[in-house]
Amino acid sequence: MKIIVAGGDGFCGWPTALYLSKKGHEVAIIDNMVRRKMDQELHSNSITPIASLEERVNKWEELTGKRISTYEGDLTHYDFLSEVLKQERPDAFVHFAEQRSAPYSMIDREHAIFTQSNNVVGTLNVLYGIKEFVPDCHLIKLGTMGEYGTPNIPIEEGYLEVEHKGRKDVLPYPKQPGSFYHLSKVHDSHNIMFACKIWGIRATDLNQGVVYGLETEETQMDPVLTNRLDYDGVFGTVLNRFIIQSTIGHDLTVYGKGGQTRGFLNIKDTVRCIEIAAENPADKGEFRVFNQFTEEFSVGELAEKVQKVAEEESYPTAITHLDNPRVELEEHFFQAVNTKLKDLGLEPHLLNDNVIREILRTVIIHKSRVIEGNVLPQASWK
Ligand code: NAD
Ligand code: USQ
Repeated sequence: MKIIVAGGDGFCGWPTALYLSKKGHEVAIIDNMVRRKMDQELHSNSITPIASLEERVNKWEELTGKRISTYEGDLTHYDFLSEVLKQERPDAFVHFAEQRSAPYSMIDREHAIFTQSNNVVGTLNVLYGIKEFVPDCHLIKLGTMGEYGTPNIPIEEGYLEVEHKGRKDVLPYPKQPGSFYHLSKVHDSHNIMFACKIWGIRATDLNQGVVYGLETEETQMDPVLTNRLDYDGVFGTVLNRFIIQSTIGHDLTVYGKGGQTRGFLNIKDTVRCIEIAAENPADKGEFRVFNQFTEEFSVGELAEKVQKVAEEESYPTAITHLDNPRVELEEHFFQAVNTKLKDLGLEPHLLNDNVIREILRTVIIHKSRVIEGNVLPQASWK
């Protein structure tokens, strides 16, 4: 298949582009490099040194003979997007290209507005572009489990059967997102669902949980192909942050009570889930929702798991409970359905001590790159 990976220079997009290319698909990356610019804005960095996109794709071609085309540009610029779609005529459009940090979206008004306009306008352009130039193209859009929030009932995959005043319907599952970023994903989901209904677009919304790890088989082939790995209080996600904190002698930063429970998955499963979605496209006009995570953990549980492995690796670490910079439930019910991807063939890489150990050992190699002043959370919800 011809597959566009938008956001293909990022944490999830880069390994996905490599994986799909290895599997024989013809891959083109779109990225405007805004994530690299955010590192400059925040005076932060990926703990792993990352090569430029050009160096990355050249190395991939040198090692495998497979060429990944690249288009540097912004999805919010419709003329640019139109040209790419006309040139590539993709069968599938994998859309990772959004501002993805909840804390970044909560820094101030400007960051909230950037997040929502970047994400919502970019996705609207993709929908119009598909309608205008490639109406059969399957949109594979990265949503998030955080669209649902933490309701006191089980979370279904996208839809909920409701009985109200004697009548029944299947309705979109209620959304209670917890940041302006997570809200941008809800707005996207509504826009995509509407576009499927009125224009017959085929779309899969992947409500992904928190991704951990950094390497896949492909990114490990050469240091130039290494993936980025975020640790700072703005872009670092919880499990990766805990592992990195343990290697630099920093306490593990559990926010509040630590009973916050989320869905998690290994980056190795992210790339496979995208392949599964691409190879099993939604029908014309169908707005399909998959919950893309493999296991549920509380933040407190994760801290204990990391503490144990770090100690075994001679990095004794304490767990500290910080005042929670977010507004979120710290003890709650959480039970989410995640059967659709497994039914289509996903065989999860589950979290165990050896997985944590492998990430930790990679991190140790680069730990001198950590800028310690960036480790504590900086953005407050209040
Ligand atoms: P990332 O920031 O590492 O990558 C996103 C990429 O998109 C970056 O390279 C950035 O430069 C690019 N981009 C952003 N806006 C763009 C625009 N307007 N035009 C062109 N390129 C643009 O993020 P990630 O961790 O790889 O996440 C990818 C997607 O997956 C996001 O949509 C995110 O919301 C979703 N997601 C991520 C996680 C996670 O734990 N990382 C979990 C659930 C969902
Ligand atoms: N947390 C801590 N300590 C930390 C960092 C986080 O206790 O040092 C807690 C947070 O308070 C939160 C939970 O861990 O309760 C998850 O936080 P996170 O930063 O790992 O993840 P989140 O902000 O939800 O965002 C990440 C990605 C985002 C994606 C989302 C999936 O950045 O792109 O959409 O995970 S989900 O959480 O399922 O919505």
